[in-house]
Amino acid sequence: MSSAPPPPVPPARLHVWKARASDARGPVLYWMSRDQRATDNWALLHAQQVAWERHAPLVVGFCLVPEFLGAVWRQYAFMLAGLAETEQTLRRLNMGFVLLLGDPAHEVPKFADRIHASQVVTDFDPLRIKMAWRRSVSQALSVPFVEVDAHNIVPARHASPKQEYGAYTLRPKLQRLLPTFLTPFPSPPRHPWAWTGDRGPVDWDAVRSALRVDRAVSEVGWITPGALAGERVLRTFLLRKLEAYPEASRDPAADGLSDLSPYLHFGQISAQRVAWEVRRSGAPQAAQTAFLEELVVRRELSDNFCLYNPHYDSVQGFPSWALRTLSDHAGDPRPYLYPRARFEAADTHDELWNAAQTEMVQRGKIHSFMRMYWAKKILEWSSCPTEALETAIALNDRYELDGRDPNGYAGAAWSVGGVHDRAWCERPVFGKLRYMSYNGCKSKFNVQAYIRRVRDQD
Ligand code: FAD
Ligand code: FO1
Repeated sequence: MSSAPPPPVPPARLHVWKARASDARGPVLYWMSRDQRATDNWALLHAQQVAWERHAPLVVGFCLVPEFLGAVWRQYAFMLAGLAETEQTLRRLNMGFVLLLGDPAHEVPKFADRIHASQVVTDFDPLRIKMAWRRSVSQALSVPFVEVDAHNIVPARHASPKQEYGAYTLRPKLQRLLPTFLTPFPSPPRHPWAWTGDRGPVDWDAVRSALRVDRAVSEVGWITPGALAGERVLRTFLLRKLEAYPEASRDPAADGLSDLSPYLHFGQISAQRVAWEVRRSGAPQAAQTAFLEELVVRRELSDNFCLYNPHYDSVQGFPSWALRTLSDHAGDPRPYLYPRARFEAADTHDELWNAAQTEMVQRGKIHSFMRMYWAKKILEWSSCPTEALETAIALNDRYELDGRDPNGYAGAAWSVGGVHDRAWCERPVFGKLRYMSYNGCKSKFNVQAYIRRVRDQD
């Protein structure tokens, strides 16, 4: 058993919400939220290091919030299964685990007080609701409260102090900082001091049946939740898919994507672990570069967008050139106009778009290329960009396993509002926004093969 504490976490990952000199001896509480894993987790490693200094127990608390941003049973089933596995791993490390229920702004400070926590640590998340939770918790606590960016390889607050225009402005900043932050992870050692307040394992079956949530959207069967399954999916991707990724990932009819987004969204796997293993895979440089462009640049660009743009989920978050051109074409006749119910029922005149919507409803994950086409057609067939963005986000977050994620808000804003994109030649409805068409798709991949693939997955 290693009797040494984990090494200090790079200070650039830490963001202090409350610095309070505290000689309290109580346990350290890691309020886990975005990064729901026991390994490769900088927030957990920091909490353990602080607890070790104080010879104090380490307690991990997850606050379960019913109907979080409209989440339905499909996402909760995936998340709860992952949390149950994480609880077991934490207990094997002699760390406490507690499931709180309700509004974190109340439940976290209440629990911290109850266990006389000497410090509270949490993980980073740029979403508005998470910022509000952390602000409220910080005001209510009387002990130090620190946030750790365990999700990004280059911590978002450190990568850039402002909203970036696009991948081309953030990429050089990330590339300069990657050698510092793309490192291997220390394994969390077994914690020497047990928490005496532990009430034993969570009754996850009781949690599942008691959870107040919309169960109309069922779980999906093609993917297994949890850190161990995420690790297996990563291995399969490295061995069988990474080499062909540059071409295969752009063909919706092929199985060329990593399928890691649900694990990354729920923090069941670390993007840093994925990038580290990609770098060590020996795959051709072009394949590594193509995949890391998405995993590192595009994903961290989304966190940057949500961190610095308070309107990340509304048209006010669009760049001014896009707002102007969309307004110039507000009066253009729409070739088709569909209410949300028709979109949701995959009931449009376009068989390709209907297949993408069907893939989302049934599989809980539209292919990357098709998500762009899917959202851009919602813009074309809605009465205005505001309605289009609302429809895209609502459907995305109801059916996608990886929904309610900065990647989704940035993806919808890119498709509908030109965020992180540039102006193109002007046309009806889209103005200078990038256009995508059925014929354009036909020239890029076998549309019928994709439609068949979606139908056959039924
Ligand atoms: P891979 O190609 O294997 O990529 C690996 C990882 O890289 C992804 O898991 C993701 O973390 C990152 N990545 C890949 N493409 C992008 C991208 N365009 N932007 C940001 N990160 C990216 N992603 C979500 O995680 N949740 C969403 O709700 C979501 N909604 C989207 C909505 C629209 C309209 C668009 C255009 C994109 C959306 N994306 C979303 C981004 C992207 O489509 C998905 O991350 C990707 O399809 C996930 O599948 P994968 O992990 O198999 O992809
Ligand atoms: N985070 C929490 O701290 N508590 C929850 O109960 C919770 C539920 C939840 C359901 C669906 C979903 O997609 C995300 C959920 N999250 C929850 C947030 C999640 O951990 C991520 O932090 C963000 O959604 C991505 O930034």
